Formats: sequence, structure tokens, C-alpha cells
Amino acid sequence: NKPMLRADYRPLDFQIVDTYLDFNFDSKAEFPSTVRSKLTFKRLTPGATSFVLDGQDLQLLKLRVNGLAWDDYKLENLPGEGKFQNLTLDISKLDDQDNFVVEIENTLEVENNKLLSGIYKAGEHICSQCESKGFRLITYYFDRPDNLSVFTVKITADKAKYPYLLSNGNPVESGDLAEGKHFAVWHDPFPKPSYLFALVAGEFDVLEDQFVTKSGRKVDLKIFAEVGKGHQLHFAMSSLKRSMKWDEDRFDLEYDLDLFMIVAVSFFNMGAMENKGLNIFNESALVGDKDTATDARLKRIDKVVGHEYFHNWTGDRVTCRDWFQLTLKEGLTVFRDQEFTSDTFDRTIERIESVAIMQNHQFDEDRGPTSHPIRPEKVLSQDNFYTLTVYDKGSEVIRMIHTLIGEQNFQKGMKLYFERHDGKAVTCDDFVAAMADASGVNLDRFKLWYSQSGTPHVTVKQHFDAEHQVLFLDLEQVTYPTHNQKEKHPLVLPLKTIFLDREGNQVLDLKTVDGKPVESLIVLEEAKLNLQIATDKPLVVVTNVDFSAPVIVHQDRSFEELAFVAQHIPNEYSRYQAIQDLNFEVYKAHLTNNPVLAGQALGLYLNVFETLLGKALDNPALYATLLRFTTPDAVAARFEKDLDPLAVAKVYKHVNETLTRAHGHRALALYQDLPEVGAFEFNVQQAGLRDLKYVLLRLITGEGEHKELVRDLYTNADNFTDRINALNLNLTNNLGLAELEKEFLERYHHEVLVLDAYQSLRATLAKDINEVKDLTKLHTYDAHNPNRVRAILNPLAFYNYNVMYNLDGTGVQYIAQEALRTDKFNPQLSSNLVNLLLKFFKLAPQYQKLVLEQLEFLASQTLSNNAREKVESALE
Ligand code: HT7
Ligand code: ZN
Repeated sequence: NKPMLRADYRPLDFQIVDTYLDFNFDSKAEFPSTVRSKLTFKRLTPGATSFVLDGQDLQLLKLRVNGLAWDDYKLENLPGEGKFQNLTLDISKLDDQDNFVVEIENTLEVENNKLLSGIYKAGEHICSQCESKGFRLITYYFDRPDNLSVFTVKITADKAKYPYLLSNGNPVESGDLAEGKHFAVWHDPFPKPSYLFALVAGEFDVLEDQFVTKSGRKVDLKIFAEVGKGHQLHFAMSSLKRSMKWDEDRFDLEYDLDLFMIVAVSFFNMGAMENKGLNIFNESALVGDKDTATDARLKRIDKVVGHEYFHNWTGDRVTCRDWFQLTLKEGLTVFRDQEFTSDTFDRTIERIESVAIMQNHQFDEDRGPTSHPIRPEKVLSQDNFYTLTVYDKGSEVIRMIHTLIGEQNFQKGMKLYFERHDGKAVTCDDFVAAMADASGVNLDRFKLWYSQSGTPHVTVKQHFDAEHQVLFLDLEQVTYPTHNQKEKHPLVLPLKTIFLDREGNQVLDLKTVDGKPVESLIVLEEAKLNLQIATDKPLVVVTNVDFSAPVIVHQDRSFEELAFVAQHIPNEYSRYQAIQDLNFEVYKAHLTNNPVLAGQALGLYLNVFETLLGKALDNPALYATLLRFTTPDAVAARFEKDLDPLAVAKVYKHVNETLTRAHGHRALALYQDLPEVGAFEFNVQQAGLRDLKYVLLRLITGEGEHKELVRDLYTNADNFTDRINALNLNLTNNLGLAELEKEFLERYHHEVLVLDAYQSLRATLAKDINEVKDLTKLHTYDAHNPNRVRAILNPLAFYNYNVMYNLDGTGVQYIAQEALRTDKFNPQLSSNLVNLLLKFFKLAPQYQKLVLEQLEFLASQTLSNNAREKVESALE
């Protein structure tokens, strides 16, 4: 298959303006299910006489044009997995009619569709997933995002098995039919591309509520989940209502239909999907309450519900012209969900968490074999571009625009964007133009962020000339060549900067020696910037505060200076960053076997840790984060090469043991002083206290003492977070409290998502690969369900280095085998698993060899486009 290029975009010659779909899910055999479509076409290019409709794995039964049987067509089988059968229609006989109707009838494969794309069975439910190219598995169509059409959908199915029949928009009609069947008709007045089409059929528990918009319209809200799970939907409903309110308050955006529905399904490749008026969710991102979900998962539910809801405007009302523009809707919507979480919970913690995704994962993507700009130029499998680069770096790019022009101008830009493009399919250039025009700020140079891949490195050098009372501050940026792009240019980097004096006070209103103000936002536009700052005392310079630009900062600092910043800086994000930098020095000193340096670095870290412990009660949520010694995955992310994952894991263990010995008694005193958390509520204070309890207990019980505290935590718990934390502590610190695990497994025997969390914990702590493989024996395990497979393999790869990178090669071999197995039925899942092997380039040779062997093995097999694109780019 040939890759597609961004430059190859051509507008449509015809548009399908109106789409009527009539689905018949057969009650007896389930299949062949059929769909009859009636598509109203409009000619856009005068003189155009033929067009090609996309199709895959379909069987054409009937074709009519303007009511007459039509022979002027060609069905073409294209290479690739699945039977691509593009349908070319020749309409030259139509005598130049610019509007005409095409009727098509075809079968569609529902029951045996394991791709989780198109229309498929998720357990007992029928559901759809059309982004990005799933609609072609349903019927022949212009399956591309720039064909906007008004959809009307009729669904007919067995009433007993499928009591709910749902699609986008508003319900129009429903009724009973012969032979136990029934039907429902839905109409969505907003023109949309095929990727936003949705259909769901099945039996569900439903939670209903209402939201009154700011202009006083009543919107019915319905959330559907598997029967028996209805009581676990209240949190998601509160998230939805808060999201709707927040989008009105912060972005002045109101919901536009009379009904908003969300459905949870058990088989899904991603988190969720923003289909107009009918979001479909992976149940793991929707279903959960205090007894079945950790605080972290509830927070994720909140975020994903918000994210999909926010797409209603940024994605649905204004969509992408082509898939190369994916970051137009995803980068912007991630930015919006991050802001929602920041405004709802805690801005610093949200920033720390989203920066961790960038630093620990996206930076590796940007320097590895699949490096691509946020708006890619060349794509083989579109599924492979739902990446951290497109989503999270895309959001950082939006955030930089926000930083450069300010909140007020940004909101003006959003207004202008909607005024210009509502109901249209547009490009990233259109978005940036709206921001530039609304703010009056020229963003021409800034736009390089859309086409240049790789992470800029910024070197900060400073020198104080006491005699002339000048601080020389030199900033320099460089982006190294990446796999996909050799030549790089300077980018526009907004760098928030703080100056501290030796007493730890922030110094404001600084001027350069020629009298110009030194802004707290330094914008580095060229390769270098040299500032001469007038000051009578030396200053500590901290830049990229709040991670104002997605760059890697290099700044030579002594351990003492890092400890000083960690203890004194009046910015919590930078405190966190300084602690990470100091932790990294601890690792480096240990890894280079330099006992003197290691002792010095660790000594300073222990001091900082003591200071942090002393302040923990001021802000438990934040300090629980600050009190965690940097984990091996975050350390690995800082390496460009020669990473020894086993050695990193050893240092992690050693430092945690040292912390227990040095501060276990202080942790115990603090634990005993903690305020009562009180009856469960989901808020940042309570979640913070629960997290702090875990962090302290981990220290306290590090040497196997005080295990009764862990037993008490479990026994007295009124929530899932405390229970799984107790289980975790028991296993991590070998406390021998087997009775906790027994109770846990009995209590949650039927809770599949809870048992996924248990599997993840087990996979993280497993001692060898057989222990990991044994997890597939649990009664809930299903080798075809992405949630079950990922619950084991992701933690193995990210958090269990001892097993993943065991030098006998069995860890990486297992991942490769699973990638190959899943590639036979779900290439999207397989390609995600191949990702777990793509860190090979930074490993020390003995580990790199093991991973490359597995990638070469995969390359020798028959693979889907999705997996092949990844494997080949790795071996190129
Ligand atoms: N826009 C949604 C993308 C998505 C998806 C893409 C490929 C294959 C399966 C998928 N499920 C959902 C998700 C989002 O960003 O909101
Ligand atoms: Zn999205």
C-alpha cells in the first residue's frame, strides 16, 4: 500500500449533502445484516462525471441512480488487509443534472467484525466506531472528513435483544414490527462527516438527568451502561454536567441539540469517541464509583467525559478538512480538557501530570523511529497517527499560542474561528489565522511548530560579573535531526522565567544594562539570545516555568543549587521540576558508580525530602506528588542512549530503602497526625490525603514494620483507592497480609474493571515472565478484549523493567508474540503493542539487541499496515 501525502489533498468533485441509512439487523441469524442508503449528491465541479466511493468488506446487493437500476459502475479490489472494494460510479448519462440520488444496498459484517471499527458486536451490544476510516465498513461513501452531510437513520432489530436503538441527533419515530422486531428513526440536523456517525443497539441500564443551558434550553442527558452497572454512572453524569457548564463559562459555548447521550461499551480500542450527540465510550473511561474506581480513574473519567463533550464544538461543529489536520481538533480539545481539569481540581497537579506525559513519553516519540510533526506530511495507516505528538504536543502548541496572546485574545480568536468556520471542515492554518487576526499578533514564524518534528534543546548559561554588576544570560536552542526530517530551524519559544536572589526571594522588575525591561516571558525566536541584566547581586535563573514551551532545558547547576530551588522557589511547578532534576542527579551519580557524588546527591535529596515532609499538610495532594522519588520510567525517558533499565530499577529500590531508613520514623509521626479524611467525597483535598497516606505508608512499612497500619487501611476503607493501595503496599513491601488479597478477590469477583486494576498491579510487581503469563488465567481474562490485554502488557513494559528487560529476552519476546497474535484480528491493538518495543534505540547494546531481534522477527511475519508501518520504521 502506498502512503498518502498531505500535499496530495484534492477537494471533492461531488458532495453527499443528505444521507439516509436504513439498517436491518436480522433477528434470527444476526447476519447478514444489511444497510440500504439513499444518498443525495450535489455536483461541485462542473463537468465532473464520475466519482469513487470507499468500501471495505462489503457485498453490494443493489445500486440505483435517480430511482433506476444502474450498470455504469466498477468495483475495484484494492490491495491491503480486508477487502477494499472501492465503488466507482460513472454518471455521464445523467445529462448534467447537478443533484441526483444514489441508492445502495449492501451487507455488512457485524458478528465477525473483530476490528472494533465499523459496526461490531461489543459483547451483547451492537455499536459503531467510525473514526477515522470505519464508515467504509458500513457502506460505500465518501469516507473522508470534508464531506459534510445531514444524516437520517432508521434502525430495525429484534426488540427483546436490542430494546434500545440509538443514533445521532434527535429521535423522530419508533414503533413495533412483526416477528418481535422494532424500529427507531433518528435525525441529526447538523451536517457532519461520516467519522462522526454512530449507532448503538442493545439492552442497557440508563441514568437520566437534565441540563439547562445558559440560554434556558433544556437538554436531556442519558448515560447507558451494561445492565447492572447503572449505579456506577453517577460520577460520569456529574462530570458531564460540570463539563457543559464549564464550556459555557470559560468558552461561551452552549450545547446545541435537545439530547446528549453517552454509551459505555466493553470492547473499544481507545478511550472514547465524540460522535455527534451520541458519544461512545470504552467502559473503563465512564463506569466507576468510589467502590470500584481509584481517585486517579475517577479523575480520568472526568477528563475523558469533558474531552469528548468539548469536541462538540472543536471537532464536530468545526471539523478537519483531512486527516493530516487531526491536531486541529485533538490538540485543541486536549488543551480544553486540561484547562477543565485545572479549573476543576488543581492547576499545578494537572500541569505536572500533563508535562509528565510529554517528558516521559512524547519526547521519546519525538526522537524515536516514528517521529513526526503534529501535522504529519506522510501517513501509511491513519490509525497510527493518534499519537502523543498529535494530541499532547498538539495541546502544548495551542498552550504556547495562549501564552503568547493571553486568555482574552485567545477567547477572541476562538469566537472568530467559529464565526468563520462553523459547519465547515478546515485546516490548522485556518485556526492559527483566526488567532493571529483576533489578537493582532503575527504567528507566521510560530507556525513552524506544525511542520517541524523533534524536541528543541535549550541551553541556559549564566555568568555574574560582580565588578560591572551584570548578569550575562545566554539562551541557545537547537533541534537535532530526526528520523523523518534532517533539517531543523529555530522555533518560537515562549520561556517563562523566574529570577531568585540568594535568600530565595523572587526578583522582579529587572532591566537590561541598556534600560529595557526583562520580561517574565522571554521569547526566544532565533537560535541564540544574549541578555545583559543589570543587578548588584548574583541571581538564580529558573526558566521554562510551568513548562511554557515543550523543550528540554540544559542548565549546569550544582546539587546545592537544585536543592535551593526545590526548597525556595515560589512556583510549585518549578519546585517539582527542580526535585526531578535533583533526583536525576542522584540516579546519574549511582549509575556511574561514583560513590562520593552519589552520597552527596542523595544526602541533599534526603534534606529536601525532610523539608517537603514538614510541609506536606499544607497541600497533601501536591506534596504526595512531590514526595515520590522519580520512578524508573521517568528516568529512562531522560536518556538519549545507553540506558541500562535494570540498573535504573536497582537505584530506585536502593533510594526508596534509604528513604525508609532515614525518614520512616518522621513519616510515621506525620501519618499519626493526619486529619481524618471523613466519609468519601471526590475532591482534591480528600484525594490528596488518600494519596499522602499511601506515600507515607510506603515509607513506614518499607522494612516490613507496622504492617497493622496497612491492614487497618484496608479494613477501614470506604473506598476503592484505599483498598487497592493497601494491596499494593502489601505486595510491594512483602508484608505477608494474604487475607487482604483474598477478601479483595471475593469482593470484586464480578467487577471486570476492578480486576483489570488488580492485573496491572500484579503485572507491575511480577518477579518473572511466567508470573505475568499466569495472569491470563484469571476468570475475567479475554484475549480479544483490548482492556484485558493492555491491563497486563502496558504495566509490564512501563513499570516492570526487571521482567520486561530481563536479559534472557523473555519479556520483550512476550510483547512481540502478543503483538503478532492480536495483529490477526485487531491491527490497532497490535500496533499499540509494537509501540512498547520502540524504546530500543535508547537502550544499552545488550538490551537493544534483544528488542531488535523481536522487531526483526515481527518484520519476517505477515503483518497489517498498522503494525508493519511501525516495525519497518524501527528497522529502517
Ligand atoms: N477522536 C477519537 C478518536 C478515536 C479513534 C481513532 C482510531 C481508532 C479508534 C478510535 N476511537 C476513538 C478519540 C478522541 O480523541 O476523542
Ligand atoms: Zn479527542
